[in-house]
Amino acid sequence: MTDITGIQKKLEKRLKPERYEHTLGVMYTAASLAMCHDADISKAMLAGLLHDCGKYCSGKEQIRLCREFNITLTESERKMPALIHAKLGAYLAEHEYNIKDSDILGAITYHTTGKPEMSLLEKIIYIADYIEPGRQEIPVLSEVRSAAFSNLNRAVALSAGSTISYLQNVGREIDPATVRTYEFYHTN
Ligand code: DGI
Ligand code: FE
Ligand code: FE
Repeated sequence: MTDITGIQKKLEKRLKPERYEHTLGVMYTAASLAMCHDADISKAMLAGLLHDCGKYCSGKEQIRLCREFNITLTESERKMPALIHAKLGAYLAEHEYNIKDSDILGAITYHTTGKPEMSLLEKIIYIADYIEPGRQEIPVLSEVRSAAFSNLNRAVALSAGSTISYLQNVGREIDPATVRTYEFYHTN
């Protein structure tokens, strides 16, 4: 039995207050989505709690830690450092928070870009991150919130589509995985 409260206390000390608040929002939203879609509630809470644990330090420090832990960064991750915390977070979840469940680790790894054919838990965390109550107003947020509880695949397509539009508007590069996520769920 994993000690959710113990991990929570550790994260409260490590994360900035806003990031910790967001983390709790994702944890409880993931629990609600697990109830709705008949997924494992404890796994959803753990994955939600740890999804941004890689964000406890600066981008520069995240890159340094990846080097230290021999985590190979892709070309995309080198160009888009905002993506690194997902992969680093999965590593820390496994080695510092002792999470061995591969579905939880996958949900942390893919929470930022998503991917085609995600597991139910991976989709729950991808969406919980987007719709948690503390999220500032983003386009299609209310639509994603209601789809999340009725048609999870549609919710994934809507949020991936909205992320792509946002990145295009601000002129940031788009990771191929983000595009593949949209294409897969848009038609499924
Ligand atoms: O960690 P959070 O802020 O809770 O949310 P997140 O992990 O979904 O996203 C972190 C950042 O990554 C956010 O500013 C959007 C950005 N992002 C997501 N997909 C892509 C991306 N940035 C680039 N450059 N390319 C992407 O495909
Ligand atoms: Fe994140
Ligand atoms: Fe997040």
